[in-house]
Amino acid sequence: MNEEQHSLLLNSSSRFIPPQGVKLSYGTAGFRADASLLPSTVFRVGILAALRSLKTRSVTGLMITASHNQVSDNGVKVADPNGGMLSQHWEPFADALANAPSPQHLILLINEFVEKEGISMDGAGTLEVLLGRDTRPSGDALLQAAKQGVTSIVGAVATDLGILTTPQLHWMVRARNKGMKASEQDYFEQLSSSFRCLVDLIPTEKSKFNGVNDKVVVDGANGVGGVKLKDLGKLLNALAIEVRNSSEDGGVLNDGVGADYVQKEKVVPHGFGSKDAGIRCASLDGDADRLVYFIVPPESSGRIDLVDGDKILSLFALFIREQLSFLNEKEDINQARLGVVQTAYANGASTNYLKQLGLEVNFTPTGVKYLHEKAAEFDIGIYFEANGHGTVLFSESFVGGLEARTNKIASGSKGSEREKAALRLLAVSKLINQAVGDALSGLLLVEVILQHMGWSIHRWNDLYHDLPSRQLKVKVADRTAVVTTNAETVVVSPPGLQEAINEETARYPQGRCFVRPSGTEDVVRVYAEASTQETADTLANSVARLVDQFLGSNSS
Ligand code: G16
Repeated sequence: MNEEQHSLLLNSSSRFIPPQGVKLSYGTAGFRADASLLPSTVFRVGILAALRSLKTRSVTGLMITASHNQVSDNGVKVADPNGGMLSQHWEPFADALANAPSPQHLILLINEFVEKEGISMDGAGTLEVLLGRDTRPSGDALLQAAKQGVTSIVGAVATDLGILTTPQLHWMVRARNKGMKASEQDYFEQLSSSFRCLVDLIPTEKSKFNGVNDKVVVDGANGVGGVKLKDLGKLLNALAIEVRNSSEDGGVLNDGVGADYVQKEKVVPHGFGSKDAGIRCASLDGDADRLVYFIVPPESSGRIDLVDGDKILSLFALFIREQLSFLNEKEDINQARLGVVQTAYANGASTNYLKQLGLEVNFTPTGVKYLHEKAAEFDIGIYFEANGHGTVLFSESFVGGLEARTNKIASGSKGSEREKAALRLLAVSKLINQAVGDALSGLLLVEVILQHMGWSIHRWNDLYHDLPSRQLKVKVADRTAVVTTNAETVVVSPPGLQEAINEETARYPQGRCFVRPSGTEDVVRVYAEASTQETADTLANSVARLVDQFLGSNSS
């Protein structure tokens, strides 16, 4: 590193000294902590994003969000040039950067890493980092810290895109590097035009049916997603969307609202109640990268029927499988490999259902970075976490085949059933975010598939019946003491804990249970499934007590 670069880094980093006694880790989805602890981390992630841009000679992104966490938390993560998560190979460097005790240590680390990775620090070529943030009050100050981090690398430019959903930022990074138009308006245009295309291709006999043409009512988690959805909704004729808990209503982010609350607690979010019985409701999370649906039953007493990420996956899989079956058997395009990816949180009934459909079901640890990587191995890979985080990935060669086929269709004609299937799949590949799970594009795809199938939310929910389940959090002294293997289904440390969990689980019909350290909150998570709600609750509580015994105290 030359002298100019050295003194630039030294000056700027001495304004961002890390808090003492705090060790941060890149985790499931970037760094997350109480916002007051984060300025130096965000500044350093700015440096990281600029270095990533230097290394790849491409645009990268930096998003300031703590997604589903409480409003006082914040977080930061990097979007790689393909729009996905930061390459896992760089995560240890991210950890080391965040925890370097002084500016001198920081510079030493950067020097070593730059040499190891063969990064040429000449400031030439594309060196732009797109910055976005969610609606958290701490976001603006942290964004300024990120800007200073980015511009501590000679030649790097930080472009502040203001308040965005996390998936919008990822989409824009991908679009920029593909040479596509990449503004927020372009994002809305692409989603709305591909949605319209799918609506136009709905078989006429299915376009009128009970319950589906009603509006969908969406809980915006008091975050960024509600406002963006309202903007998107203005471009859609074939869908009425009512947004509640948008950040304009004055409610607190993720507090008694949002996808995480609805999915974990299975209760009605604020702003919803018995008046909504039977209608189609959906919840976004704080930065709109998760989506779940729910039904308020009549006489609900606060409970909901949850239609979670597993059911969204199942709906997408059914639709895509149907379209693939319409394509000509003799052509390569029909040899497409369709795969689905889930985590251990997937309800056992969903996995059985997908297997019965003849689909290849794969499992990875929690974290979209793992699911995404696995899904990218297929021509069409559908991944979803039960919490509603997921998308559908199309390989470039498969999309190329669809384009070649659809280009041949005479303009004005919708063509044969086969050609319509190709048009639909192509539209899905444009509608659904190819960079990362996206609640807004996911919602539009769910809505248009329900219209296509002629299904109400009840019909969709009846695809299969979830096994009763329960999730708990256990606060322990050191959650990193829990080490797991086998897609997080088996604890290898502390010794003896897995055996104790096995013994407990064996006492419950259809019992299944696992524990894992959260990568976004300071807790150990417990998931239990069993044949009745009562036994699922009992199993979860018993295993939470075991975690207490082995690791510490305070379950909640
Ligand atoms: C993030 C990740 C998800 C993960 C969730 C919970 O979601 O992107 O893949 O499921 O955290 O992770 P953990 O159980 O490790 O705390 P979000 O919506 O908070 O960004």
